[in-house]
Amino acid sequence: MTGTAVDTLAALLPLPLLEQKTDGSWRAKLARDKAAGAEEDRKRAHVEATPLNPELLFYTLSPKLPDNAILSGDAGTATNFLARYLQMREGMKFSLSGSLATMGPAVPYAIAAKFAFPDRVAIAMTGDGAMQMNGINEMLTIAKYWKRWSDPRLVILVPNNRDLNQVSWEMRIESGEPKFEGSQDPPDFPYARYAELLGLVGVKVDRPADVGAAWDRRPACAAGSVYRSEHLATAAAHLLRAGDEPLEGTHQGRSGRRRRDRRVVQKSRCRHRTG
Ligand SMILES: Cc1ncc(C[n+]2csc(CCOP(=O)(O)OP(=O)(O)O)c2C)c(N)n1
Repeated sequence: MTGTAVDTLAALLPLPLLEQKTDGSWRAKLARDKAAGAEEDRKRAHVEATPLNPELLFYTLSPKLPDNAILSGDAGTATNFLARYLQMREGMKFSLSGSLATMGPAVPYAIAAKFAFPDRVAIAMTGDGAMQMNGINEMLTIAKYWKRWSDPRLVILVPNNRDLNQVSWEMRIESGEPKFEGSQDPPDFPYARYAELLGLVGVKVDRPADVGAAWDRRPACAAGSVYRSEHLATAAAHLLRAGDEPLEGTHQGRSGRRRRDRRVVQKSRCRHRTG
């Protein structure tokens, strides 16, 4: 018998060979294990780091995901973390380069999502290495087209750890080799400032207290420094947006856009803090 779990079980259950179990202890153990795993994840996401523990970004995003969001992940730790923390709900879509795990798809996939479903929020999650391969070029595409989308909200999350972290750890774990700086150190880049240069909204977040507000809209303009540790890849996150409205709720249309324009004017006073 083949089929989806729901249909197959519904067809099997009436058969006389199957007995309804009354002992629910295995199921109860699964529920306990799941709750323990969720608590473990909560603790991991709140391990203190300077400037930010990147896992906190994904942990905080999960409950804020809009109902029919379209998500994309890049090859790198962003996908490890989103797989760990984001609770997908019915109606959402998610893609990554699953077969070859090539770097670079998260931003173009999000752009494709906006053309296919312009009324849905798209969120790309990508490392700084993949962003430097093609993501920053693709921001030009977003700058060119975002006004055509009925809901302009497309968000890119870049945890800027200045490391090709996924592979730095593969090298440590599989070969016992220390990080090889010659290949593993992407240069720093002001992603948020670049977004602003293109007429998009760029927000740099480097204090844990600002993470929630950054996902909701934008943080208070907070200055801070980038700091790297060899053992915990910390990151100042950059959120790059077309459509400066909260993730939750519906797009506010033209009047919302006028409000956005006013906010951009207000924000320009602290433009120097977006870098
Ligand atoms: C085209 C391509 N080159 C190299 C790799 C190997 N690779 C997988 S993840 C990764 C590092 C990704 O770095 P970054 O985008 O900065 O994300 P991080 O892991 O630091 O979060 C590399 C080099 C790949 N999968 N695809």
